[in-house]
Amino acid sequence: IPMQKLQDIQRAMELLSACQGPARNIDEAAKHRYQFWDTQPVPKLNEVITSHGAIEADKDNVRREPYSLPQGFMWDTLDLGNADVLKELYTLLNENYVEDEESMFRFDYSPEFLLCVKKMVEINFLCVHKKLRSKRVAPVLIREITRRVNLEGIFQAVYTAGVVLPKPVATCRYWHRSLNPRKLVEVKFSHLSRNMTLQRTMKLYRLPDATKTSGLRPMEPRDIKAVRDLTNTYLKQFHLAPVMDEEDVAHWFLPQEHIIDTFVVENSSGKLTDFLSFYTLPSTVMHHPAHKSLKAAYSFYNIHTETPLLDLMSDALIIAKLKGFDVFNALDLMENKTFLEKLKFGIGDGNLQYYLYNWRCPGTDSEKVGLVLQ
Ligand code: MYA
Repeated sequence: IPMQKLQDIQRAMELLSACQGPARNIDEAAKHRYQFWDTQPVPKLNEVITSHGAIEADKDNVRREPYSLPQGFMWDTLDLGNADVLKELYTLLNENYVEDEESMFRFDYSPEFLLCVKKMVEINFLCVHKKLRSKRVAPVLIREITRRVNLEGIFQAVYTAGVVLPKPVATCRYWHRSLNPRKLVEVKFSHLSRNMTLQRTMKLYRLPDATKTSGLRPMEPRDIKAVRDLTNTYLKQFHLAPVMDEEDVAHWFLPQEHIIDTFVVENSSGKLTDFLSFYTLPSTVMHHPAHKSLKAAYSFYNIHTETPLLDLMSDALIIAKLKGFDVFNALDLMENKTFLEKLKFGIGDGNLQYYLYNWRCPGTDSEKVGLVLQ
């Protein structure tokens, strides 16, 4: 084959792989060309990293004008305090945000949940309307949010995604604990294992009616300081973790119905020794005549000093079941691998990749990740 032809074939194959959209595992991703991400301050996928530090220096002159958009579009900073605006955002995400690979379920963040989004350089909710997909709108959104964050004097960000991009700092996996196996089987979230009837499956996942840790109660505002101290001390053992102040703790942990549940353990001398927390994120069930929504609890931060983690998480499952959740999800990060199998979680498909923007550092194992993004 003449050299020119070979180059044409190679180019055609590159274009084909570029058309297939972002990869979901590292092997596929290694063959992929990243038209946008290759221009950004993130490490290359095949880079061997031994140093820690910013990839590009903080900018002195951040562009003042927003990036231009295609004709007919304009940037709009949303006032989420306005009910109509919040409804509009809710509808966009409800109809266009993250789905599983078979398009059976799609995240259904409630409007109250979206109000919890705090201004910080944790990037979440990147969403392009289905009708505008694959038109390079996402890079424009990312460049614009980068510009706006830079204007605040911040040059690093953390984000997670199901797809493989240059370059994950850690790879985590979701595990799922059935609470309502009948419904999960009906909506095909899970299926009956071989040699298992529905009756036996329901028996397998049955939970006690009451929690067993004494002193377990919902978190209250008076617990904020103690929860902050427990959290910051505990999270020191991980490589990637937040440091929280009282405002963060109040924002992320104070119980809010249908958003976040936090239960603390208070010992007989009134000291807080442990806490468990999970957030609510239902998924829309897309093609089922009877079931429209799957109620999922997601493990958040579970901090233990006295109560064994296994007991704390067993109580988290019991509470979630009593509150009517269908499934309890947890990532294999922090110390979660010590309880997942024992508490009958099953491994999910697909990974959640963790990324840092404009920060080069060696990758870390999921056990060393102490950060959960909602
Ligand atoms: S993760 C959740 C992402 N959202 C969804 O999955 C919802 C459903 N999907 C969509 O809405 C669209 O498919 C999205 C892409 C918007 C995801 N993160 O416009 P395009 C790259 C980053 O033609 P579309 C979350 O919210 C892709 O590799 N990049 O594609 C965290 C390609 O680049 P390259 C992604 O499908 C987000 C380019 O986009 C993602 O119409 C963190 C194609 O653009 C992804 N999840 O739209 C964002 N998916 O050519 C980064 C695809 O290089 C923040 N792409 O391969 C970075 C830090 C910024 C702040 C920095 C401050 C200092």
